[in-house]
Amino acid sequence: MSSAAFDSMWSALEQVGRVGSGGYRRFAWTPEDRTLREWFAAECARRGLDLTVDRVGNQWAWWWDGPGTVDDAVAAGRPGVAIGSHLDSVPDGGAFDGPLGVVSALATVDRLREAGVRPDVPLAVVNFVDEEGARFGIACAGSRVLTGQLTPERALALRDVDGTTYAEALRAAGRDPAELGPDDETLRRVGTFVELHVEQGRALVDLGAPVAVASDIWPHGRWRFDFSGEANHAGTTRLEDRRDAMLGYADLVLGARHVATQRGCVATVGKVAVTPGAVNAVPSHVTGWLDARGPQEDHVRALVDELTGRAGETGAQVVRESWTPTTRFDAALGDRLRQVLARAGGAAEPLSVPVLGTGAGHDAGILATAGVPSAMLFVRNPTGVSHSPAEHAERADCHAGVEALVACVRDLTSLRAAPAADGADA
Ligand code: HGY
Ligand code: MN
Ligand code: MN
Repeated sequence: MSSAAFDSMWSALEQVGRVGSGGYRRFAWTPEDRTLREWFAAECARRGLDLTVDRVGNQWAWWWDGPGTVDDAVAAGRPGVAIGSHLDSVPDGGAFDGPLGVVSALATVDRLREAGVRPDVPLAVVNFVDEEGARFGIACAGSRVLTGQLTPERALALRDVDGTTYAEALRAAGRDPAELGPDDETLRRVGTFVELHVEQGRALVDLGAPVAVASDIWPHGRWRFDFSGEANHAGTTRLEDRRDAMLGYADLVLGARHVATQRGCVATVGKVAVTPGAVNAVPSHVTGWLDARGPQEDHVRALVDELTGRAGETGAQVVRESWTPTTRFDAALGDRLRQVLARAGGAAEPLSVPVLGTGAGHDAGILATAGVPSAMLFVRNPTGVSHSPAEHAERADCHAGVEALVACVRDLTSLRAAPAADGADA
């Protein structure tokens, strides 16, 4: 039974990139990422899936028994269905954000095989690289470059905190930076993408439901604020003589909370870099990164404009590092999946399947923005917490998530009976 397969895959991942807090540090193009990519490749090989890596480094494992190749099937009007998510994490991230979608996708293949059925269109399990942007600062970098929403030039020049560029990291991971770029050949194969993901909130707990369908992703973005000052001695420099870069940063942090409250948004300044970073030296330079989101795009923009104006008065430089407009998932696809899930759950009413918006960005949102019909399934998280070791999903709900994904894939790939053991077509 694939719940056993799910459980064994889950325990195989448990220690990869685990840190003292009990959370995970799985950054793109690091040794931990390599271990995860090798694990994914082995699991796909074990299932006889045809693994291809696109120009960005995203891993696509295809199940297609023919006739012809995946590309032949797509050319013959049978565009593929892709399921999956990402394996990288934020620093101290939870176990479920990303991996739950990848493991559930592989377990879905197992369940279909156990049921003796095979897809009537090509089915892919995908692992998107660098979804969190934890190392190089741009979220969904793998799907953004794939779809042309992040240029390879900009991506290759990104640097991590040690000054290592994306290009150097790719090279160290054995990839040719010159290959990095949009990959239409890969995208053309994907007619529908469904990403299963742990819920990053408590709605399903309060609704008493294990799985929901996503409706939309809030507009959200990241801005870098650079505050300049003058290094000096913490003990011998009079206050009136100081140019303390930390003061502008402090105003940003408190201003972000104040203005977000006023404008019905959420704003976070979760990352800061200080130069020289000594307890007894007045900071000469402080960089703070603002993450701003909200249900209304114009409110988010107004929030950022107000904070940019305040910071500008101190001479700060502000650069927008990424912006994702409101993403509305394909409504017809979402309704279809609600019907499927309602039927699978024995309920007549699709309304029994909750629909949730989210403030979290996802590769499914990037693909939807690129015009690929996409959907998301959320699995209940009893803590409601994410991007933290406290992130959780009960094992029974993880298994329910697999069954939900199986039901969706069965519907989307209009399954045909698998060939009989002697190979004859059933
Ligand atoms: O930042 C996000 O919303 C996602 O977790 N990358
Ligand atoms: Mn995340
Ligand atoms: Mn995620």
